[in-house]
Amino acid sequence: MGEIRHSVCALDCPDACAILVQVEGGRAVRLRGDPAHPVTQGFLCAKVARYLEREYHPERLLHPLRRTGAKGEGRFERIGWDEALELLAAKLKETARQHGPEAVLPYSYGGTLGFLQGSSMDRRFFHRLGASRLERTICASAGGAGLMEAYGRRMGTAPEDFVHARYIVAWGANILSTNVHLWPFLVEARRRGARFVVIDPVRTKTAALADWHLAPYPGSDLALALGLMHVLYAEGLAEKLEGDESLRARAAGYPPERVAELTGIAAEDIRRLGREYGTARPAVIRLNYGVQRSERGGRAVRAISLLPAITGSWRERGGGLLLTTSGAFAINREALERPDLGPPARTVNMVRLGEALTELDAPPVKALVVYNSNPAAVCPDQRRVLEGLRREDLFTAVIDHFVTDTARFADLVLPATTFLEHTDLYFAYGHYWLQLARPAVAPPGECRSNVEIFRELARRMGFDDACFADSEDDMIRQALDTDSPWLRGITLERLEKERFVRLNVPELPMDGVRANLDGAPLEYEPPRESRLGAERDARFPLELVSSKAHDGLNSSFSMLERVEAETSVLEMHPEDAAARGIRDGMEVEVFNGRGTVRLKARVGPFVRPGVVRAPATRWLRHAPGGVNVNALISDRLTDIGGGPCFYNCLVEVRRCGPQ
Ligand SMILES: Nc1nc2c(c(=O)[nH]1)N[C@H]1C(S)=C(S)[C@@H](COP(=O)(O)OP(=O)(O)OC[C@H]3O[C@@H](n4cnc5c(=O)[nH]c(N)nc54)[C@H](O)[C@@H]3O)O[C@H]1N2
Ligand SMILES: Nc1nc2c(c(=O)[nH]1)N[C@H]1C(S)=C(S)[C@@H](COP(=O)(O)OP(=O)(O)OC[C@H]3O[C@@H](n4cnc5c(=O)[nH]c(N)nc54)[C@H](O)[C@@H]3O)O[C@H]1N2
Ligand code: SF4
Ligand SMILES: [Mo]
Repeated sequence: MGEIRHSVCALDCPDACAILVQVEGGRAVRLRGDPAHPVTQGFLCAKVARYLEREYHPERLLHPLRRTGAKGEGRFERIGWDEALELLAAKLKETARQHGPEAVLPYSYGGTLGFLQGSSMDRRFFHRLGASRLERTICASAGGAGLMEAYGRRMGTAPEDFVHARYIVAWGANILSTNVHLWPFLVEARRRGARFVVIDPVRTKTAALADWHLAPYPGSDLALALGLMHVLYAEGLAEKLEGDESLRARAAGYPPERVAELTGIAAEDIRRLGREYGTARPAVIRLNYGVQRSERGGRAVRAISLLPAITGSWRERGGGLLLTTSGAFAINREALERPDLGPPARTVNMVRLGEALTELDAPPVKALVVYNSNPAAVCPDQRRVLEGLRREDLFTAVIDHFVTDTARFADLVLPATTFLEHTDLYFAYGHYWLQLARPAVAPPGECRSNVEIFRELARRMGFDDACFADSEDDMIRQALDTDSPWLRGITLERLEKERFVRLNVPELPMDGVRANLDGAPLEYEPPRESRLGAERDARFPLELVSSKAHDGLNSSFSMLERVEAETSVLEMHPEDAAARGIRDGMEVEVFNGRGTVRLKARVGPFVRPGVVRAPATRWLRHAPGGVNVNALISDRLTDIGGGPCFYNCLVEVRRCGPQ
């Protein structure tokens, strides 16, 4: 029945699945994983198998809107595209003239991982305008910086090679929820005898299925990594690497007994983990980004990433470590984004949006253009973010599929296409396949792609540089025009024919890459806002981890009821609940000096004592009080990379109503 078209999942997820779309009468009726794609292997995650609920949701935004109510109220009237784009162009021109172009701030992140809809015409537009430049740090920049310090390269073990491993460590990685296409490789490795260990303060779905689950205090991974190095060196399980003297000396200061106090993991377990990891061959680490959402997270990633260099496991098929594969997709970014089009401009760290909107001066932010992101819900320091978005003298435009929390504060809302409706070129951060997708269905209503919107906006601004007339295919050709050996021989024509093409990366992508063992000393100090940290506070004894929901993806599915149900919960250990008179299912308040959030207690062995977990991220419009967990999170930055510290957050919990 109908016709099968090919697509690629654009969501912010390491798996970048190849999708088969069944289309009937111009409407998508079913999505399936492409069985021909070696990583997708014919299945989709729970979220995207039901993506059509989102695609055809009754609240899908279909027309441009202009605000008629107060900011945040969500009252709008429908206007035409012509009027909408004229208004936006006029506002941006006026802002640039009155306050200088840096008073304009673009804000975008992971709504789509497509190169074109994520970072092409939009970047050209803002570069040409001379707008403030956004540092896109909210997710992975601390870990990225740690990996770069260690190797100067953001690459790792291919997921397909996990089948060859005999020992697999998931370190801050909830594979079943956020990277499910690695799971079949892991199942096969275990069938062949591999042991599977999880290091996570939360007893996730993944941890519950491990052979061994170790639950460290949040943010203490650098200490654990140094403790493992200590064991590897002390027990002769380390290779002699050139220049490793200072690292050996450093690790000598972290004997298991000391690390046990810092991490909450028993000394004998640290010793055993070090021995097993150092002797099982090949051993591989799936390090995901949970570890680096923490004040010492960048350096923790650097230390963990050095472990395979110390044991020599990069040389073995099925050994090594996987944080990301993104560095291999070395497309021609300059050609795509054209940073040369405008003057250098100040940078604004996206984690500090609240500060930027309420304090930044010379010039203040006067126009904010948001696309591919929902900062009202996902950004830390939510109180100040919302305060900023409420400013009457701030003009905000939001391009999205829905009237998101951020869009409710906007003066102008523009309807965007989804990945099923536009062309794009896709990298992945969890495998080495480059992919092309063409529209599978026509856009509903008056939706337009980001590329179309910024192309048209450029015209109305009078930007006549030739690059603003480029088609999607022109830009794909420009992106593929690079000297990188990994992209050699990959053309648009080939992608058109094969759809997914493996990059020319070596079988052992990191073998022979020199580990940098010097640089700033690796020394652990507990995150300031943690149980052992300098800013510990007896009033707020619990550590909150607001990690990824299983059925949601950041806030992209938060309009769906089952996602609202999952993200309105606080997981608590029975001991912590009993001490506060809290029983399963009760309404609770989670609070600290920054805010208060209401959730429903889910009591059980889902977390270690002292830790509570709130799956993120809920839409504010569903949340009592209009705030979610990010109202509890500080805007502190990580040690390196300027990332957020989502998982260093001290709180207290009390039952609602009469005590
Ligand atoms: N407490 C807490 N906060 C977190 C996190 C956490 O774990 N805990 N995670 C953090 C992390 S890792 C990340 S990456 C960020 C994610 O933050 P964001 O990148 O802001 O992710 P989403 O909230 O999913 O919002 C993406 C938006 O883009 C829209 N979109 C999708 N495709 C398109 C398109 O083609 N065009 C346009 N115009 N819009 C599109 C979607 O509809 C959606 O509203 O959140 C961070 N915030
Ligand atoms: N279902 C689903 N899938 C997603 C997303 C989603 O929201 N939902 N988000 C997408 C995005 S934006 C990203 S960046 C990716 C990657 O997302 P990940 O970073 O892998 O996801 P998280 O759940 O934030 O963190 C992974 C695990 O780290 C644990 N953790 C937290 N703090 C620490 C710590 O200090 N030490 C250790 N060892 N572990 C810790 C958490 O409990 C969690 O189980 O996933 C993507 N895929
Ligand atoms: S696993 Fe990730 S890439 Fe695959 S369909 Fe789900 S969200 Fe998309
Ligand atoms: Mo992310």
